[in-house]
Amino acid sequence: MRIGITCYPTYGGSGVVATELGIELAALGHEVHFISYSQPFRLSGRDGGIFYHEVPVSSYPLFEFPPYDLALASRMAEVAEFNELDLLHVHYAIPHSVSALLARQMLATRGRRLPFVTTLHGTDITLVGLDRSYLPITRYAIQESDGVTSISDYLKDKTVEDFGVTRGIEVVPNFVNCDVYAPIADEQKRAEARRKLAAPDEAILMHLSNFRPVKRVVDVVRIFANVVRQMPAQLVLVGDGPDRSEAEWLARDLGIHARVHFLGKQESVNELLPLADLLLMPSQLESFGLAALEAMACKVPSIATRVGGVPELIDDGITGLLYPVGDVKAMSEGALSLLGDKTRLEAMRDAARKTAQKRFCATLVVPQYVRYYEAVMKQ
Ligand code: GMT
Repeated sequence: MRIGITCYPTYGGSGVVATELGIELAALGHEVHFISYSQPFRLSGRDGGIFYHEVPVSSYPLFEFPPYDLALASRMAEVAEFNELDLLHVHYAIPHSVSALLARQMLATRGRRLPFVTTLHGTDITLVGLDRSYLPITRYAIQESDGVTSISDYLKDKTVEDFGVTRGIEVVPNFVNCDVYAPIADEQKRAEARRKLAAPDEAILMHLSNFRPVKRVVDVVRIFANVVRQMPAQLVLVGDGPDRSEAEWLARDLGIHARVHFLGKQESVNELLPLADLLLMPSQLESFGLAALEAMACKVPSIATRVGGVPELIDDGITGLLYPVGDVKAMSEGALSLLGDKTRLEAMRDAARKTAQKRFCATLVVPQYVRYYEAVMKQ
């Protein structure tokens, strides 16, 4: 197939899923065309069979807000025609599904069919889509998509409830390449690599996000402060975003900043995650929680919140521990009890990796997308 993919190319979960999907599809022999305002950041390296088409957005004094969605629709139609695309797959409903709808209509007038699939990721429904200024058009574009997928049952139900969407929605969970995201099998090599971040007797706690308020990064620092009061440990934070500064100040105020490492945006999180003992994901909401899945594939269980689609990914007490949002005390105690019980931690580490392999491996999930594309194209 020749597939066009549109996503937010920056550091967000939906962009990561879209990019990884493109890479996996290309590896299966499909031709993949990314259409976006900049090259998706995880594309470098494994990208044979993948093409990138930038969307130019010209500014003009009259345009206080340059109309990216229109430029995107034009580019989608162009790329689809020039490269004879079979299908467009847009990640994140706003504004990508609206642009795809316009591109489909533009091409229809030229006698060309361009079906499109919209994948719902989370905040496009739970936050942005519920803003009155976006709700009607988002609902319309979802309803009019040729296919709609959602990354969890939770998000599917939420879309039906909050948007009154009546069309079918297929749940295709997020996935991870279990060869790229994998534990370091050789314990000695792992120990050596960990030494860059911590002393041999210290635990490593990790957090990975875009540091938006929904991630509650301040809770991460507070949990770590409670842990480090009881045992030697280091906290490694990967990513960047609006709440980073507040978290950095808090680490200073609590006097733990020497043990808190803000690495910023990192290309190869698959090399960092296997070094951790635990991932901290105390989010306000997660429709899935891709960071936790990537950690699980690297044999790292999460201390997380029981929200949204997280319980569909993490079995409480088996592949991680789940708590109410904001319950820093309970999350700290959970982390401490797990780090203090090596047998239980090891069992959880094994279970986390096995779950990633059995239920969320790219080799299982990507074919679900391919089958769905085929069904949509046949409609
Ligand atoms: O919340 C983010 O980190 C970004 C956001 C996005 O769309 O880029 O993430 C959403 O999509 C991810 C990939 O499908 C999911 O793993 C996240 O749970 C989801 N975020 C929320 O629902 C808050």
